Amino acid sequence: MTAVEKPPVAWPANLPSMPAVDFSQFGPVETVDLSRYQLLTGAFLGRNWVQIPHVTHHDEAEIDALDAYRRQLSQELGIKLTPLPFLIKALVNALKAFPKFNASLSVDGKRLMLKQYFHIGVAVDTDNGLLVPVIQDCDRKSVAEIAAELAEKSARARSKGLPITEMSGGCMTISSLGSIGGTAFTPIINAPEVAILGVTKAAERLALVDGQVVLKHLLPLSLSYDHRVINGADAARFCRFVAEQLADPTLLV
Ligand code: CAO
Repeated sequence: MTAVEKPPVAWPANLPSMPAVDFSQFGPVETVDLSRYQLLTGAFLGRNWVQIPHVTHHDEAEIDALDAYRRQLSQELGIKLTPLPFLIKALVNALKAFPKFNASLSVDGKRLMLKQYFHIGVAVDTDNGLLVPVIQDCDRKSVAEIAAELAEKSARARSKGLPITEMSGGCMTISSLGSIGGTAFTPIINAPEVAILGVTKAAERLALVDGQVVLKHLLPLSLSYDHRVINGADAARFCRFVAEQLADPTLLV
């Protein structure tokens, strides 16, 4: 067979392989093994990043009213409430309004399966790597119930890990770095989901409204979406919808 007749190869095979470098020639080095979770997650993240055409859309939600309401409800119920359970409720409402986001592509990429349930995954940072517990039926749970389930699942994820059954069946995932910092990032879609919502740290900023300087509490949103299923205008509308829900906490409870 001549070079011309060779069958086409998948494009990754045409790339040079990663260099195997002996770093000890440059200085002292310690080698540690990646955890089982890191190996598994890494393989899936690599597949998703390479196989899904990602685009990330950024927006901001005004959360002054939400903040006041969150503190009031937290005091009334005597429980800790972060912005995250409210964000889950806002996301559920957005998935109802934009069914294409609550969907998965068939493996051949020809059909879209629209889900009629609302299970939300939440990325949890653990010493052993990233785990994504799924909270089922978030449309039927209150903010307090979601907060309690999230606290229980994330504590268990950190102490002894979670079975795969508790990390399956999600419709869309939230990755929140809000307690740490940042202004925006590009979360990788958790296939077979078609979008993922990233959140970074809320901050107060001065803004000009009708010629007046006002102080606003803004929550940054970073939505990565599968461009085969969702286009930019849909993503922008989806983020605006989430932001409007967060701006009016009465819509979430
Ligand atoms: N802006 C400002 N403050 C925020 C915030 C935000 N967007 N989100 C949370 N906070 C605050 C909370 O209100 C809380 O404040 P207090 O201590 O004053 O009550 C504090 O940050 C800590 O919150 P938390 O982390 O305990 O709770 P959470 O509900 O926000 O998040 C969990 C829970 C499990 C998502 C989080 O602990 C976690 O693991 N985050 C990392 C996820 C991650 O690694 N994503 C990246 C995936 S890609 O590699």
